[in-house]
Amino acid sequence: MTDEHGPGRVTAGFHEVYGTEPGGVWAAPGRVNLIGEHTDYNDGFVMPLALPHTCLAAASPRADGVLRLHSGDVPGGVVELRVEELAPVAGGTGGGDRGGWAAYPAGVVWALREAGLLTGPAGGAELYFESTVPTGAGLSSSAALEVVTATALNDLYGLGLTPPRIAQLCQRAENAFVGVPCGIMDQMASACCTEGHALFLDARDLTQRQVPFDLAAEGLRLLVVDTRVKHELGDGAYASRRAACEAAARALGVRALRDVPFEGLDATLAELERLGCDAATRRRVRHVVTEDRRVEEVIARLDAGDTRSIGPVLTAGHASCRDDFEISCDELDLVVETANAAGALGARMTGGGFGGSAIVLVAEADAEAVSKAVTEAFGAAGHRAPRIFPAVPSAGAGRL
Ligand code: GAF
Repeated sequence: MTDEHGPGRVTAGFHEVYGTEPGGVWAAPGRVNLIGEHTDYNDGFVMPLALPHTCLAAASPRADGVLRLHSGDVPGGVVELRVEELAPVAGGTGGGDRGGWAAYPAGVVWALREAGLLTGPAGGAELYFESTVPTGAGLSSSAALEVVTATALNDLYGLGLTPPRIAQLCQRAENAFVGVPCGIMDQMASACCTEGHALFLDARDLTQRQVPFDLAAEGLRLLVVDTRVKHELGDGAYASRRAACEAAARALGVRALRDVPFEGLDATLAELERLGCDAATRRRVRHVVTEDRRVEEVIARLDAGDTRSIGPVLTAGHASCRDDFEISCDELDLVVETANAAGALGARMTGGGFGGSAIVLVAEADAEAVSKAVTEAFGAAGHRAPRIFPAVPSAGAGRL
């Protein structure tokens, strides 16, 4: 095998495992979210960008309805399944993580079949995966695995799916097959992002706009700080946040919290109290409504060509995630406090929370000093050293 993560290496891996040449090689990236956290399942706004870190798949179709999956990253052999026997977890969404990496690609095949796209006795495939998206770091390694599977099968079987449709089917796989009640952001980011841009997405109707995000041209850098505190979406805290938002929307008689206007927020919160909604739920509502507003603010500043000025909005977003949505942790708070004190323009946790990664917007000239300050603060607090790297806005999924 070649040493570099790339098509040569997964082609060699495929050959070693299955003894044939693959029909092609596909890639799908992980993401960071610039702003708009826990807004996607409230039909709101998000703004992710794809990372250069990708999940690669070498794949071939099979005509006998057998699905064979192998990961070069995870010990264990080939997982072999019959496509027609794939079935979702009992009870659908909210059931928790079904466990095992193979549930993600298997769930995608199930979702394609459920949508009437892989019919008849055929519809099998052989896939070999390798990924550089850190797992459990809140950088969407699961979405990358799902989207690369769907993109490969879309091409191999000529399904004609658009990237947003691929994202929807992958979300369906994760919700109903794996049992994690995620929103659509991560799959849309992996399927639809483009190089040099952040993706402004309306999660209600999937309207999207590619927003130029050329940090280098402005002498800026966006750092990802992986705290190495493992984050899991399937452990119930994510589901309980989602349930609280949905309950509040029902109490208010709106389709989703996206429909609560920012201008009337205080009156809405008073109304929720009158309706018997507890204080924690009211804080969840305040986070979602103010976070949607922060996405709009970031967009306006980027459109005006003033990237530096988004810093305080990012930091305000962190405070809202920490205090109102209560999804931060000591390590994430430490990144934000230390980076800002060391001269960063702004910082916040990114992704689902409860561990995972933070992002730090910093002038290029200060990037090293800020990284050093964060690493030292982690050492002083007795935390594991964080992993720090620049977020370079990269391409979405495709064939290599
Ligand atoms: C996770 C979920 F998968 C996304 O859908 C989104 O809700 C995010 O957490 C929080 O913004 O990444």
